[in-house]
Amino acid sequence: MQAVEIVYSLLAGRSRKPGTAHEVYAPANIALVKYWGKRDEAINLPVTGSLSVSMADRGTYATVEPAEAFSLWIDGVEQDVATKASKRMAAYLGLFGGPFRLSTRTTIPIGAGLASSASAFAAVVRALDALYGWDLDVVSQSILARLGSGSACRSVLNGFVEWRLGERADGMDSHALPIDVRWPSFRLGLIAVSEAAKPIGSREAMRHTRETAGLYAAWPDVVARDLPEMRAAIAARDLTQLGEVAEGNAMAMHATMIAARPSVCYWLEESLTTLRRVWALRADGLAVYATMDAGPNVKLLFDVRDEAAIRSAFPAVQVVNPFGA
Ligand code: 2P0
Repeated sequence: MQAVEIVYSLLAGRSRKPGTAHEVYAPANIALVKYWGKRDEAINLPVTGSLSVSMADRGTYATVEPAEAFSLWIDGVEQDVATKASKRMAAYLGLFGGPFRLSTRTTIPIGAGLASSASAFAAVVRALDALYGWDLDVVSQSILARLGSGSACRSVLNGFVEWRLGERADGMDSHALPIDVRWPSFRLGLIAVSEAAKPIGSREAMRHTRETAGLYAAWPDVVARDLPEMRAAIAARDLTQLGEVAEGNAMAMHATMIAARPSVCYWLEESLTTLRRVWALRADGLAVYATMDAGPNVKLLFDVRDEAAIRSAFPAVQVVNPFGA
């Protein structure tokens, strides 16, 4: 199945005539059970389900307007359209007609090295929805966002979110659904280890891991065990269980890529130093857990009651309240 056919079928009967452009918003998200590997690269169908928490007010604002030619503006600065990231966005917008001028601004701290494509593609779907007045439901938004970037399908929702694996070849059942649990004392801590460009993008790293790491065969089993445990931890608001599963799942994902040939290791020395500090604090009785994505930065999981202790151990931490107003 081609992405353009999916767009066509989801937008059947909807307006093709642009109205007024509006700035819209989508949050970034951090996976607690990771998405790592695709069964269909053309339309970003995953090998496993995954589960995330959205970052409330940390994310991307986007406006899409019809234009003479594609242009991309980030935080008011026009971007080079020849870069890989620009071309990817231009190709994605091309699925919806165009050309368009896309303007985005992010509330993920600049230079924190934590920006993600997830909130950008989710915000673009909402900006197109606003421009054409489609009024798409969350499932349709999620499927369209997934075509831009897999993890973007989780950024159309707030709070805890599960990306259902689905089984259909056209991916119409592979999308995010909300988990109806509010956990107001749950906190994320963002620790920026490096702003340097990654040695390899997650898209290529996933493919390379799947193709060359013998350990990858174990990954679907890890997720099959972790997903129900994570759902139970969230339902019970059990930080110990959530933290143990999330941290173990992230370490298992990194183990698969470290075992690829040649190895993909996103960790820098400071990543490991940070992890060791987390483990030492935990040995001393502090309930703090770590997760990492396709990069060197570390994200902490903890309860607001321990915020002062976390801030004193990690002075540069950015604390996010996923259920904040
Ligand atoms: C995740 N990551 O679940 C995992 C954990 C990184 C590590 O989703 O190729 O940018 O656009 O579907 O979504 C990053 O990969 O990949 C990612 P594409 P994406 O958050």
